[in-house]
Amino acid sequence: MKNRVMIIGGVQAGKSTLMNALLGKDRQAIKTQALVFDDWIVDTPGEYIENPMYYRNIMATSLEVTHVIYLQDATSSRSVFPPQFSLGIPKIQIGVITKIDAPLADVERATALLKNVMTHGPIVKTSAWQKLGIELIAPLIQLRSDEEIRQFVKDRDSPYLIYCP
Ligand SMILES: Nc1nc2c(ncn2[C@@H]2O[C@H](COP(=O)(O)OP(=O)(O)O)[C@@H](O)[C@H]2O)c(=O)[nH]1
Ligand SMILES: [Mg+2]
Repeated sequence: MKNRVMIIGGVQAGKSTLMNALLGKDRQAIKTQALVFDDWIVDTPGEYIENPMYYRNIMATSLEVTHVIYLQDATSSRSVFPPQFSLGIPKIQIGVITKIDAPLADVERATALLKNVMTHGPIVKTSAWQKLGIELIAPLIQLRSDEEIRQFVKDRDSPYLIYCP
C-alpha cells in the first residue's frame, strides 16, 4: 500500500485547511460532508469523530491508510476523542495541533489533550495560516516505523515537533 494518511478531528478544527496546506492548494476549505480522497491524504467530516454512530466509518476508512492524524484545535478546551482512542486503530499515529497562531491558542493544553488520545508518537504544532510546522508532516507520512519516526523527531530538533511520551 502507498503511504497515505487519514485526518480525524472535530468539526471546525482545521482538518480541511490543513489538507489544503499540505497539498499546496489555495482553495478555501468548504464544509466536508463526506470523505475526500486527494493524493496521499483522506479528509473526514468532523461528525465522524463527534458522533460515535460513525466510528465504524472511521474504522472502515482506516483500512485504506498507513497513518492516522489525530488533530486537536489549539483554541479548543476539549477533546473530541475518547481516551486512548488510538488503541482501536492499528495504524501509525501522528498528533497535530492546529491554529497555534490564534490569540486564544493554548498549545500546552492541546498537547495534554492529545497525550490522552495517543498511546505514543510525534506531535506537530502547526498553523496553516502562518505556515508553521506544516513542512514536518509529509516526511513523517513517509516513515513506517516508530523507531524511524523517533529518530526523525530527534534529528529535526524543531520547536514545532515533539515525541511522546
Ligand atoms: N487562526 C487559524 N484559523 C484556522 C487555521 N486553520 C483553519 N482555521 C480556521 O478554522 C475554521 C475551520 O477550518 P476547516 O479547515 O474548515 O475545519 P474542518 O471542519 O476541521 O475541516 C475556518 O474558519 C478556518 O479558517 C489556522 O492555522 N489558524
Ligand atoms: Mg473539513
